[in-house]
Amino acid sequence: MRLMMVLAVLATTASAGRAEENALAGAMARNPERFEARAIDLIAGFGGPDGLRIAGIETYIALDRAVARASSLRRFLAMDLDADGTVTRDELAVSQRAASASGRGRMEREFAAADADRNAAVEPTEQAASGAAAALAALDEAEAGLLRAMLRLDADGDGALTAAEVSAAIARLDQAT
Ligand SMILES: [Ca+2]
Ligand SMILES: [Ca+2]
Ligand SMILES: [Ca+2]
Repeated sequence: MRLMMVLAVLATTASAGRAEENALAGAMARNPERFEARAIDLIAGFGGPDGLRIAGIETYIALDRAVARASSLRRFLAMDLDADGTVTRDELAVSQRAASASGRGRMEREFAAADADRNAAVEPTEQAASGAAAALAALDEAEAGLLRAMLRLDADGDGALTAAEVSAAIARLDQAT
């Protein structure tokens, strides 16, 4: 019931953004406090003096993905003992011996997943693909769409979302229940 009312509030335009709109309404209704806290953190971290703009949201998405991509690439770099850019199964084995039990399992899994052509070596292109996959796993397109859809709460339409606008949207949600 609550979700339907939020949808009604947000259903301003019958446009291509309907899926993101629904995701936004769903996220708000599921856990309003968490949504509000996350939105306000995002505004504080990536917003300008007038609030959070689309560029700030895109920066957040890119940074979050870059961190995940970097840690994936770093793990392969650390296993490339002869620094030729490729991690062989022998290099994996040496690194696994030095790792913890849980680390060994993870290395095996990541190596096998990255070695797309199954030649027992993870080449630079496979490392890059693995990094790209890790970036998307950290913040997928649905999540990115949800973050962009937050701008629908920009009540005064100045293109920047403020903490006050988020809090007001959450307050409207509370009144609707
Ligand atoms: Ca190597
Ligand atoms: Ca390979
Ligand atoms: Ca605004």
